[in-house]
Amino acid sequence: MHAGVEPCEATGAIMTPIYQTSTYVQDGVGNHKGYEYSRTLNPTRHALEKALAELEGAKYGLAFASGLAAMDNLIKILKPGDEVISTDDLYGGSYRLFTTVFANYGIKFHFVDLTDSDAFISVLNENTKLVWIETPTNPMMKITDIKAVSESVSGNDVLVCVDNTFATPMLQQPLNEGADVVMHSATKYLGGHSDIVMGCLMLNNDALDEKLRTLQNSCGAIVGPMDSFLVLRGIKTLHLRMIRHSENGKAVVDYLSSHPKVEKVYWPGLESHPGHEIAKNQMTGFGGMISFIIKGNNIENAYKFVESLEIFTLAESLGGVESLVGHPATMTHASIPKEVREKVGVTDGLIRLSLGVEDVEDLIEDLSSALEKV
Ligand code: P1T
Repeated sequence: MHAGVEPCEATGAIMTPIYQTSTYVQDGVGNHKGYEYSRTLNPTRHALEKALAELEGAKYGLAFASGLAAMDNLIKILKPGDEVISTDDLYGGSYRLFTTVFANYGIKFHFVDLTDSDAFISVLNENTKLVWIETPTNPMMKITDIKAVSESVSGNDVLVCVDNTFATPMLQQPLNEGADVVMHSATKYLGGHSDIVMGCLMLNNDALDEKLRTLQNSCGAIVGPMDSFLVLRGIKTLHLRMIRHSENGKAVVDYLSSHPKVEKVYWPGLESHPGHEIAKNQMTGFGGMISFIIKGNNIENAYKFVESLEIFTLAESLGGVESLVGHPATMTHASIPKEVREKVGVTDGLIRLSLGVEDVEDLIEDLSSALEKV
């Protein structure tokens, strides 16, 4: 709740002021109070970046215009010929950024099942410069052992970055598991209210921070003061929201798992989940993201179900206080070719839920009446 935030020195305001300014007076050339121009730094964004760092137990935090802009900034430290090993199940937009943007600049991407160490080792080579871990993955909820992957490349010149969007720093702190960088789509749980788009990077290494900050200023995908304020406000209730999201997650998983029309439920808190033991070690809770399949695994039932819900809103995104439902194959993961997404389980029947903080009885009632219609 208090991460990184101090009362305003000038006025005593408890809440961080929104410094809606692009520039700052200089008493003489180069004589200023630490702020020159708001692309480089703005006091509201500065407060946010300090709060973000503290949340992940990091020395540095950098905020960007979106989650993808944060990733873009990190990948730009690579050079043609460098290689990236990425988890094979990941947000469709991340896959698109890697394969349709950076692949054209001579960076090679390998998509492998990071839960399979042999598969990982088989693509690791002297050109590998970055390992991209999403855990839990979007949308299959696969779990990667962050410590094991980090240890397997330690001592080499390979960065490990974890997309911690689904877990949040409340449930998982990748830097403590040996990762070098943490990335978030702050659009999701950090903001928490579906009212901003933002991304961030958190890390400890001084030289890497310097490089990333130079890129942030040179390329300019920064966040404005109003959005910075909204995420600072969202962060104050992150701990409360994550407790409720996880409680609602467990109750809905219990309900769906025993429903006769449900074929399969994906949630790392389930004992039958292949990554459950690792999740128990590296996470303090299992969160409110769930994927599942209705018996028959077909698009007709999936569409009928998502369109019948009344409390859950059919929409892209996740992590807000209100519950959302999505159809990954045609929404968030539509940019991944069908054969590639189906190989990891993103079939036409897959449904994804982002559980909000509503009364769980209302959510279950809504799911129950939609299931009656399929
Ligand atoms: O949307 P943006 O803030 O640019 O963040 C991209 C992103 C990165 N990583 C993960 C794990 C994500 O889930 C996302 C965005 N995801 C959605 C919009 C979604 O509905 O899955």
